[in-house]
Amino acid sequence: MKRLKQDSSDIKMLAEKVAGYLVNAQRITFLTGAGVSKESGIPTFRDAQTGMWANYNPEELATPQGFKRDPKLVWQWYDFRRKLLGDAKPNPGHEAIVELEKFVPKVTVVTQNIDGLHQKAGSTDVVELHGSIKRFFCFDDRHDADDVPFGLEDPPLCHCGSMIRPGVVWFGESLPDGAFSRGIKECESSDVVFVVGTSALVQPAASLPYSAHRRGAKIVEVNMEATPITDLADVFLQGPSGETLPLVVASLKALK
Ligand code: BJW
Repeated sequence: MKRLKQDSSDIKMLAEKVAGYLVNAQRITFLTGAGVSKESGIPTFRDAQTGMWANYNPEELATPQGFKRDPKLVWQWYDFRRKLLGDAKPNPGHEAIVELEKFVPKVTVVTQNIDGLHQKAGSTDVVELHGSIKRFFCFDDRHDADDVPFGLEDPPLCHCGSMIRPGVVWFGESLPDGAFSRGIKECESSDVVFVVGTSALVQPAASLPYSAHRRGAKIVEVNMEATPITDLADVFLQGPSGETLPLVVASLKALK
């Protein structure tokens, strides 16, 4: 039963159940969202609007129309968030995912995050569905652009004359070539799919657990609160991923 308001003994028991799924698993996939980076001090997408950004709707800023309408505003929003990322370090949630590579032959991370923290933690197979805040491309035809220093007031111009924009995927845009098909392939061939720290509201990423479930994968959700995925999940682990994922690893070590 997926009880909300789980206490520590519920979580321990559920972590052991998940470890049981992992003992003989050959392939597992993590679909991650902003919640997995929260304990690294990075605000989630929908919580990020504080201070001078509190009056802006992130779903309007994160669009090509928003950038066209007010390039300076959107540029400065990303500059602010890139600075916030600064020297952020991976947290125990990211690290637990890396540690599972010692026990399961194939561990893939399919992330909606643009912060690069899974790679920084050491995950060896990371698919970025929504690009990276540390890369840039040309607004007109999305070819790669050079790195851009912090603190520019306006988006700089590319050598082709177009504005340079952050290398992320905005609403209404397609995902990077091959990223979503890779995500489907990994989810559909996994024994267990973890859905960690995502509100599961944004498509097509949110469809991945359903594809995996149809192919018979166990679905394990890790979140502070219920989401549209919770009813689908075989196990819902309620709590911060930086605490619950290390418990899964500890339970698996006890079984191996
Ligand atoms: C913790 C925690 C802790 C906190 N531990 N947990 C139906 C089908 C297909 C598409 C659509 C559709 N309906 C609408 C669409 C279009 C649209 C869409 O999905 N819109 C929805 C709003 C409905 N999708 C798109 O446009 C996508 N492209 C597309 O579909 O292409 C085809 C197409 C082309 C042309 C026309 C139409 C279709 C592209 C989506 C790109 C999303 N980009 C963003 C911005 C990236 C750059 C940036 O960051 O600025 O990606 S939006 C934003 O949402 C960001 C995130 O990656 C993404 C998901 O957010 P996430 O990660 O779930 O974060 P939060 O904040 O929502 O949730 C955090 C969670 O963590 C919460 O649940 C907390 O409880 C939890 N949490 N602390 C564990 N410690």
